[in-house]
Amino acid sequence: MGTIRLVQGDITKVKADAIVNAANTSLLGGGGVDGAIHKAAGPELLEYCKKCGGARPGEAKISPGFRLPAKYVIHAVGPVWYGGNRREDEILKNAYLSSLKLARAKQLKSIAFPSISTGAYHFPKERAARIAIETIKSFINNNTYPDEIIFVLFDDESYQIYRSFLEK
Ligand code: AR6
Repeated sequence: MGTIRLVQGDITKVKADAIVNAANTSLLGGGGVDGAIHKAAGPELLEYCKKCGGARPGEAKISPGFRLPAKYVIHAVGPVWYGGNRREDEILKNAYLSSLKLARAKQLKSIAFPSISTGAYHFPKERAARIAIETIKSFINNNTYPDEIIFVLFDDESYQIYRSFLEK
């Protein structure tokens, strides 16, 4: 049985074993949380990611954290929202599951997640929060690692949505 914490702020400041990046399929950086993570980690992160060969939606790859306080970055690719009939729910769930499985394989205790796909990729925030929370709860109930989950929400609306779901 793990613990789930909720934090409002910038995931690049979080000192967890791993922070998760909401990446795109190239894994070569972008805007939003991806841009912030690459900026804070330094240029070594991009050099590393160039050798990763990209990732498909729903997949994730792991890198060192370089100049970040976190030891690792798990680069997860969420779905672009096209209205809900293009397996967006399943792909979002897989992005969380792929990240959790990488953390489990490295026996990482703590992992911090942003709200994948709800910025530039326009996945509806409440629907995404429900998928994130359900997927993570079920995983930590059945696995030893990771056992400390930190949801890091940047904007107030996302933070309030997570808070109301987690209080239930
Ligand atoms: N810490 C935590 N959360 C953040 C931060 C931060 N520093 N900055 C933004 N967010 P987005 P996506 C929140 O757009 O929708 C990139 O260009 C943000 O408020 O970062 O998965 C990639 O390269 C929102 O709630 O990711 C891809 O091309 C959440 O992070 C594309 O955007 C996700 O927003 C991925 O889009």
